[in-house]
Amino acid sequence: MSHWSEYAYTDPSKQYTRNLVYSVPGVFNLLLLVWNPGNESPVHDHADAHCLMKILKGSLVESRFAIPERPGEQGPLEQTSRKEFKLNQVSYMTDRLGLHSVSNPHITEHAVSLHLYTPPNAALRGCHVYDMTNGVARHVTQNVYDSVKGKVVK
Ligand code: 2CO
Ligand code: FE2
Repeated sequence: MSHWSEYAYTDPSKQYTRNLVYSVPGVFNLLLLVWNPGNESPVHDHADAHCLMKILKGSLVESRFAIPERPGEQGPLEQTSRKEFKLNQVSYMTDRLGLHSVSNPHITEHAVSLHLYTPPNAALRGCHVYDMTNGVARHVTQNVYDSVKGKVVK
């Protein structure tokens, strides 16, 4: 049992769950993400905000991509890096560094990560997910959580 386990709501039907731990409106959101084994996020941007991610359980692989100047007209996204983050390591991401997708490489174990978003732009105005094969961008909302302060959202 970890000190964060009350926030680690898991849903096997999703790639990963997004659990709100704490928010200060207009300042930051703190989220705990639970990654199902072998699952990954789509490639996405970060709504002009800063993201700090700390690994609390397992490890996560971050793949970075260049932001296409003309989404959908330049073919597949260009991958710029791939890095594994292990227990207690911290990564920093922001739109200036491109796009990323994050995956749990472990086939049987969940991974858990803590994410600080400041300012919490994506919760207000959403972000974009990109099709890796052709660079087409799509706006998605990010204002709904799987749990809030340990209570599952039905
Ligand atoms: N940004 C993704 C999200 O909030 C998680 S990947 O780490 O930034 O769902
Ligand atoms: Fe992200």
